[in-house]
Order: sequence, then structure tokens, then C-alpha cells
Amino acid sequence: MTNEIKEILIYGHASGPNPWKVIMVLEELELPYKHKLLEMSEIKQEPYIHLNPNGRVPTIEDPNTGITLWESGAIIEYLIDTYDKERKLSIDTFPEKYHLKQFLYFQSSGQGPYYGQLAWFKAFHPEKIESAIARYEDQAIRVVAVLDKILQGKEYLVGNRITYADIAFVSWEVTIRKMIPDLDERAERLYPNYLAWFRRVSARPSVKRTLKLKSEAMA
Ligand SMILES: N[C@@H](CCC(=O)N[C@@H](CS)C(=O)NCC(=O)O)C(=O)O
Repeated sequence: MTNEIKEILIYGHASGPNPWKVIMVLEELELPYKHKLLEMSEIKQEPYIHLNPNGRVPTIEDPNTGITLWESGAIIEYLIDTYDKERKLSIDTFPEKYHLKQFLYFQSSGQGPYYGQLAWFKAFHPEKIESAIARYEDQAIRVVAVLDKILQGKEYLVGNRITYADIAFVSWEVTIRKMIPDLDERAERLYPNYLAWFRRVSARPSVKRTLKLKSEAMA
């Protein structure tokens, strides 16, 4: 089936975690794709903002269906609905189908933005504002604690097997380790369910492949 599918074009950026989150799903589903890496300045200008007026990556263009789509969560839902017919990364039964969406929304609104703000205030903001750094580090750790509690006695977030819900979190979990370098050490003591899950999902060949592509892109 994969042979009949034309390459999906994804616009991304070397260091930004959100495009890599989508690439992990493309890799898992073994879909053909081409990754067009943009510079930060290109993301804010024509011709790219014609595709995505929000001036952020990722965006995909899928010649198989004619869709142009941005927002990484929406792209993942689209890829799952369109291409995961064998339910490799999804579950279609009730209530799991909705729990998958719950975790994708939690990731997109509860993990990504807090981790992103921590990265911004720690690494990019021109002034060092300790209260902002403390606020977002507290929030990042709170998200870790929530995940740890959810994962008590479980290997995966939904249905006791890997799904797009687990995959969606990994890219930001990798990035946040640069902002909280002792996170693994802290998690070993305080958040062992979370840490075991993070290591389990990160060990997947698709995730490892994606992270290798990312480090090559950043070199
Ligand atoms: N909610 C968006 C966030 C996209 C986003 O912020 N992407 C970052 C890269 S990870 C970006 O384009 N940054 C450029 C900028 O902030 O100007 C999504 O999930 O797709």
C-alpha cells in the first residue's frame, strides 16, 4: 500500500520539536515523506505564510488528498484518520478513541506550550527573568508529575499499547531535558512511571530514527 502513496511534504525547522513530533508519526506509519527544513526567517515570510498564516511549523501538503494543513495535533489526527487503517498507532473503540484525543490535546495545550515557554525564558529571552523561568519550570515538572500519576501501573497512556498519544509527547520530552538537565535524576526518585514510559517510547526505532535525523539537521 505504501508504494502507491505519494510523498507527503512536511515543512519544519531543525531545532523546533513540533515538526519532529509529526515526523515520528510519519515514520511509525512508514509513510513516504519529504522534510523541507526552513530557516526561522523563512517561516515568517511569503511564500511560507501563504501556506500557514500563523508563521509556525509544521505544515504539511499531501498530494494524495490535496490538503494543506498546519497545527501539529491536527496533522497527527489527519494522518491517523487517513492512513492508519490497520490501527498501528490508534484505537477506534469507545472510550479509547476519545482518550487518545484527550492526551493529544493535553500534549498540544498542556505540555508543548509550557515546555516551550520554559525554553524561551531559559535560552532565548534577552533578559533573565527568574520568576518566569521558575513559573515555567514548575509547570513543566507539574506536567511530568501528572504523566507519572496517569502511568501508575501502565506501560502506555491508552489501551495498554503504543499509540499516537504516547508518540506525541516524546519530541518535547527530549527537548526539555536540555532546559532541566537533572530531569532524569529527579524522575528516577520521584516520577519512575513517567521515566520508564519516556525511555520505552524513546527506544522505538521510529523515534530513534527521527532523533538521529534531527541531530543531523542541527549539525
Ligand atoms: N501549536 C503549534 C506550534 C507550532 C510552533 O510553535 N512551532 C515552532 C517550532 S517547534 C515554530 O514554528 N517557531 C517559530 C516561531 O516561534 O517563530 C503546533 O503544534 O504546530
